[in-house]
Amino acid sequence: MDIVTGIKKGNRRAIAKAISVIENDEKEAKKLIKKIFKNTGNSTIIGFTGPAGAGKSSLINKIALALKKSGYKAAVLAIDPTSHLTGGAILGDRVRMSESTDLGTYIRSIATRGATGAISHSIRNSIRILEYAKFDPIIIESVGAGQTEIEISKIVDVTIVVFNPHTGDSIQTIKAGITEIGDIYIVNKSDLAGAAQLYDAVRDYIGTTKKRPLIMKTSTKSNKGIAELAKTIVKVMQKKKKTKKDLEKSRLESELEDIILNNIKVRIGSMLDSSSVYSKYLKKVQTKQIDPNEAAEKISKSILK
Ligand SMILES: Nc1nc2c(ncn2[C@@H]2O[C@H](COP(=O)(O)OP(=O)(O)OP(=O)(O)O)[C@@H](O)[C@H]2O)c(=O)[nH]1
Ligand SMILES: [Mg+2]
Repeated sequence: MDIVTGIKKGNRRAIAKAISVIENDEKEAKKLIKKIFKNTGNSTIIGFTGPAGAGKSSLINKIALALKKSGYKAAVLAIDPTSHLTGGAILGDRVRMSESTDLGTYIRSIATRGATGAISHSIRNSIRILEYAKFDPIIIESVGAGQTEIEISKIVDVTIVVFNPHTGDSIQTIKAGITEIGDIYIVNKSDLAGAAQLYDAVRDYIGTTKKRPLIMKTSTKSNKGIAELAKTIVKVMQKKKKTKKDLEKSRLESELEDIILNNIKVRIGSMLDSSSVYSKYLKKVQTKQIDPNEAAEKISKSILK
């Protein structure tokens, strides 16, 4: 079976292979995307983010099961920046999400190597593979609050931020600027002490922001709040479907711009490598005969003429 047909039929091996191609083989990836592009951009993309160990994978497992009961076929992409350090995180995720895998959820961990721009490029295209395989929603799990988070919030339609009372730095994370990105904020591990205070803190810090996000309490351990969260997610998904077309248009615009700028950067880079004007001015800067600003101006003029 050809890989495109395999993806379309939802064949797991074909999907796994396609995502590996996206991650590892730029040339083949381009060919693949060209073939499927027309039938992509229709699934709701849901991001789960938050500090390590907050319970994202456990929650996703439960939510995928609940969504399945409502007729949704979810796929999960776990973006795992720590996997190269621990090596164990992916295995852990498989265990924690194994319940939903058995029932047809597709789960895949992807490593975040390379520059931040390259990460979102490869996530976008992996999402396309899953859309072509008719998974909807596609859930993206990612850790922490850093540059990756901000990039991911540009890719997803719904952002869910998960906190838990166990990580002492939760409040710190709240202050650090994760307050803008969420549609839903969750205080997970509500079975543990401190959850009520954290819930109040989240409500005070975030509940009053302009976006008026939803704030909920869950426990995957005692199964509290899970059904409510699933219901809320379905509602939000239905609402987002209405604006999805416009969102997709503006995303495609920024993606196109990203690709062009990147291509131009690569081209100019190799032009500089072989430019005698560049090496001449570089030496002058290095021997302090001319300052970098003036040199850059002269070099740019010479290259772009
Ligand atoms: N007490 C309690 N423990 C929980 C709850 N949810 C998850 N855990 C536990 O918290 C730990 C981390 O859960 P994960 O679901 O792997 O958390 P995560 O946010 O996906 O973690 P990373 O992917 O490593 O960032 C595991 O030991 C879970 O069993 C909960 O509601 N209550
Ligand atoms: Mg996880």
